[in-house]
Amino acid sequence: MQATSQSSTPTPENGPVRHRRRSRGPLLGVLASAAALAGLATTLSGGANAAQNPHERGPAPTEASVTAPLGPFAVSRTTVSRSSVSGFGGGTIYFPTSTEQGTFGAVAIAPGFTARQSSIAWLGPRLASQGFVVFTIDTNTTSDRPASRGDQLLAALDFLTKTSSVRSRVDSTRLGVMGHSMGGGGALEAAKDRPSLRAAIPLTAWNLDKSWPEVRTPTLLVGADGDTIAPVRSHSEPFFQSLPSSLDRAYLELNNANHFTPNRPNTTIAKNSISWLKRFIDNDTRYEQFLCPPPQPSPSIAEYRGECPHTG
Ligand code: 9J3
Repeated sequence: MQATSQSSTPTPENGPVRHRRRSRGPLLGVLASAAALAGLATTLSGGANAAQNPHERGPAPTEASVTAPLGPFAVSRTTVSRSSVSGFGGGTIYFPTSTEQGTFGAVAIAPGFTARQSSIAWLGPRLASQGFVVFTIDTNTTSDRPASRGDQLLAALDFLTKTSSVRSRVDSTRLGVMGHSMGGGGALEAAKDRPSLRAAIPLTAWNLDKSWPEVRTPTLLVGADGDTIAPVRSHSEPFFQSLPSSLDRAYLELNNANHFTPNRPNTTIAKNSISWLKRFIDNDTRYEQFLCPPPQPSPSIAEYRGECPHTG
């Protein structure tokens, strides 16, 4: 059973640009037709516009847009009750309200040990407002291990694309996974089990399995320099090093951060996650500027390992 959708109220800062339909005068009609023809000509000549990549969503990004608390899309949400699903514990789907630009890629996000979806809820509107359907989930029990969390992320994506009330809004071929701690360990498990996933972003991930050579999904590992629960030296760093060197992979170590930094709004996590998801789920090379040249150490970044994207 799903709760009623509710739209967040667009504000002047984050609301969509409204294109009201109204009758045009003859001159405006001619100008609009000319503009349409110019756009068509650009398309036919392979110009670098939106039509070149059918998966691009939203305006060209800027430093301001990828660091903003909300992106350009107004977001609606719907609740998925635990009792209405099997294979995971229900959750909340955040999705762009408008369908004017077509379907969207999607990402399922799992919380960590003892935690619930509230611990990763900030990522829902943050990512959905950039043009993704985002499913923050609860797990069957809060003590489920990473392998189970991986299975649950995949069950959630299957529910999202096949059964949910927003299934027609989702491009089922362009999916990704994220998670915090054991949920991040679960994101690695999900990617290993389903190579068709386009992106994985484990956040201060925890897993007893340190080796992931089987992964074929572009993966951004986010570690925290001060993490004593999933220390980077025994978790995110070996996870990164074990991924195939041919894979699009990156390791971002947050500076002055700890295991629970991903549980609060964080601009560095958001900027890099948006860029990774856009680049690999949407194949949107407009976001490559934020990944290439690779991010440098800064007050928020202790270390970054990884090359410029080479597939996509
Ligand atoms: O936040 C987490 O998922 C922590 C992982 C952990 O503490 O595992 C201990 C068994």
